[in-house]
Amino acid sequence: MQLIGMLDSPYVRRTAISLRLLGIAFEHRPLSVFRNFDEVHAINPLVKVPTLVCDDGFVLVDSTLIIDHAEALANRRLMPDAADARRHALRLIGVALAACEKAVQVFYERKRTPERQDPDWTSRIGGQLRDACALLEEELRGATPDAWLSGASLSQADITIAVAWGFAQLVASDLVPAGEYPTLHAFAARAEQTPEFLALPLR
Ligand SMILES: N[C@@H](CCC(=O)N[C@@H](CS)C(=O)NCC(=O)O)C(=O)O
Repeated sequence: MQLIGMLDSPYVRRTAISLRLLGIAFEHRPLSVFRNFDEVHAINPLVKVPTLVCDDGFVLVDSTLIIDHAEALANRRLMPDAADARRHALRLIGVALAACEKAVQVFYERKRTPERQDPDWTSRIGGQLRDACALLEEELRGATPDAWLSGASLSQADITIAVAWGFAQLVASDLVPAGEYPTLHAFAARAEQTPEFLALPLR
């Protein structure tokens, strides 16, 4: 199967790291939705990444849905089983995905010329990004130090939080300075040292 999209997309990166952790072999095609628009369009007319092209040509979109399919293939989930622990993981993933979304919006807004940027919108999405990171910082302060969130191995919450932080630092470190989120920063730095993250670097 082929995974389409560049690792500077947090959605592509969380998918790639998840596939690797699940032991699912894939060919990574780092196509850009901007520079390689026509090529991505030919694969997926939605021009969204990640796109997964299965071996039989079947095409899937959306990181969460691709990961769901990968977990079914691997017969293993990167989520805790118990309902309470799973609910907590779902909350953390939801907050981290909101951080990804707001950081992506900041990135897109900053691609506009200054006169075409909307200050109210920029202020709103910047505030939402900061609030999402503050929620993650608070959650991680209550977590067991030096462990992962669901035990000994990386779970989907760990992956998505660390990927979100890495991307936010890449595109909006002025809005979310590392010094203001020390626990989140240290947590993500630890995740970035794992073999799966090192094999699939942000850039
Ligand atoms: N909810 C989607 C979001 C994917 C997404 O928005 N990806 C961006 C790249 S970071 C993209 O495809 N942008 C091109 C566009 O929206 O036209 C997921 O989890 O995969």
